[in-house]
Amino acid sequence: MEKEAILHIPLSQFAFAEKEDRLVIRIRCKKGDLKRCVLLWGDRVAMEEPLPVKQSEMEHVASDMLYDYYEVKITSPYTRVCYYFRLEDDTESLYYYGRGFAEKLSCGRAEYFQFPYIRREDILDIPEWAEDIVMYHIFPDSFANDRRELTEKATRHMLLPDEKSDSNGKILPDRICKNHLGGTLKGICENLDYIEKLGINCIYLNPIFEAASYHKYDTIDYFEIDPCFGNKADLKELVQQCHKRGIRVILDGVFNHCGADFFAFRDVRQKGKASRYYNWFYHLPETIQYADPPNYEAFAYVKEMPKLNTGNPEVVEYLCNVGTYWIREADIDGWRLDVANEINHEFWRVFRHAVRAVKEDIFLIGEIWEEAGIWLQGDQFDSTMNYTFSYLCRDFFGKGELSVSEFDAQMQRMIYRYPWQVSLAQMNFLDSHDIPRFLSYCNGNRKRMELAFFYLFMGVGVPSVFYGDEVYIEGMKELEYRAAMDWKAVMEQQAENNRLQGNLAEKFSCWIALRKEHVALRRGNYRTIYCNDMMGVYVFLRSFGDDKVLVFLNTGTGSVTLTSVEVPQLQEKRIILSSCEGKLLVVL
Ligand code: ARE
Repeated sequence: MEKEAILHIPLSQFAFAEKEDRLVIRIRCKKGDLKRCVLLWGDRVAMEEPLPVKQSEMEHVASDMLYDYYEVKITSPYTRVCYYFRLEDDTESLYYYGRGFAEKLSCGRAEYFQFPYIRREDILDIPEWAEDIVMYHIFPDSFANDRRELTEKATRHMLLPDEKSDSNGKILPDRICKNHLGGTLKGICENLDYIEKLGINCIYLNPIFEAASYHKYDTIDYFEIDPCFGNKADLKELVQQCHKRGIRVILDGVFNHCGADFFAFRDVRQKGKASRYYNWFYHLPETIQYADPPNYEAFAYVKEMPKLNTGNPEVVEYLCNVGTYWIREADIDGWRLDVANEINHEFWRVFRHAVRAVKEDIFLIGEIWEEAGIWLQGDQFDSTMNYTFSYLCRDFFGKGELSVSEFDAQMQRMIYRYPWQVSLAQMNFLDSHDIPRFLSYCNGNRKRMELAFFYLFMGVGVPSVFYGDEVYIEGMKELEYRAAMDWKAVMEQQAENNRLQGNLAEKFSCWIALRKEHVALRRGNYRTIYCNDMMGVYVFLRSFGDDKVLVFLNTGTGSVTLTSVEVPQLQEKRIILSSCEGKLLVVL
């Protein structure tokens, strides 16, 4: 037995509560090493000695490149549980417990693994609705104005400066809000029919508060809507119209930094250390050099984005007020939190507490591009922007750099890095406003792009479509991948003459409808059934209770007729799959 590859970590993604009486226990071992895993568990505080233990067979649920994962869900009558494992390979059977391995277990329960107490407050309480959404991610400047005509005629809105010059009579630069393409909140509102028809039930807007640049990540006023986009009434109307359609609204919270014209930083630029806001910023030097690069902490050394000191209670209070204000003012449903991984954890704990006190099912998504387990313990975020999903799809469907079995192994590794509830709520996407368009990674090959989007809707996690994906927007550079929404293509796609081509927007709405119809696709587990690297065929099973969906992907170049595959999880062991150009979904 390859003991050095065996891993179980208590109170982690290897041992977590789904409900007050249901624990999920996982263990990892070297791929192919073990033949059987049994969980032995009991009441940690039982009076009897020796401890009566129950035995639960663990299922081999997944494999990644190196490891097999075994999992079991136990319904426990005890709130305090201790447990250990019996591991078997071809030659030996060993116990695995808190202190390591043993052929015979002679120690007491104190040396078993412990789940000390299944506290209801510690159970991940991700909003129920989050697992049922399909998100449409809108970059407001690029989506629509009231005439659906976006042109690169940037406009500039002069903000009435609250002071014309500083205390030394130095004229301060006026505060200006710029845009690039001219999209507005009204433009989004007037196109909700289109968004609803796709089957979308949640929109995420990039920043919309008063800010200097076209992207609005350099906030001037957190309590005002940017004049380029409209006003508070427009946001309230948009949210109301969305809610009437069963569409939730998530805004973008930029709290790691502000803009250079944010009132507190203007004051600091005028008064330096004498400013009462000096400590609102992170490690400011004695004298500020507003230069490139700045001599103070900023996002990515961008002088117009000074880093806020979220360790300062005044800043914490101010930003928590921002978080709660827009819930009360506009009834929003969630926050996507910018540069979340550069802000201290305690700030996020306080922020979560504040906003959940106003709306208990608010959905919090941290922008974290890497493994984010420490933020997903239930005390900070419910979800993160899952760039790992995007990278894997890019490398498999787009660039063809991964084989089917490599893609499957990496996807399983991604899924099992978090507790199930967290993986199901991850924001999965192929495109965002920060990366080149997926179709460009496919070198314009629309078939490969379509397969990737089909997988997006069949996979584990919340699918998010970046505006314009459905009309094949391409682009490798920032202003290309944030190009204006192609309403002309939308009209053409909706026209009869394109119906034969089965346009992507229509396919999206079919696939989204399937996802809504099948709880297995939204909340089901994910079992690899068949990988054929030569043919490029990938078959996996999503199941939740009696709802079972077998997904068949033919990523090869030719059409494949797959006569049958073993599906151990199903009674009927062999499933007949008809030949298929690209994808097939068999509802069982
Ligand atoms: C502008 C220019 C860029 C230029 C940049 C730096 O447009 O071409 O490279 O300045 O000088 C916003 C705007 C951007 C703007 C930026 C700075 O949208 O257009 O770029 O402000 O002015 C990292 C961070 C991640 C961040 C990305 C961009 O970790 O949080 O970089 N994403 C958020 C937003 C952005 C926004 C900001 C932050 C600033 O989503 O839209 O940019 O508020 C790896 C790393 C990631 C890294 C990623 C990209 O994958 O793991 O951590 O993300 O690369 O660099």
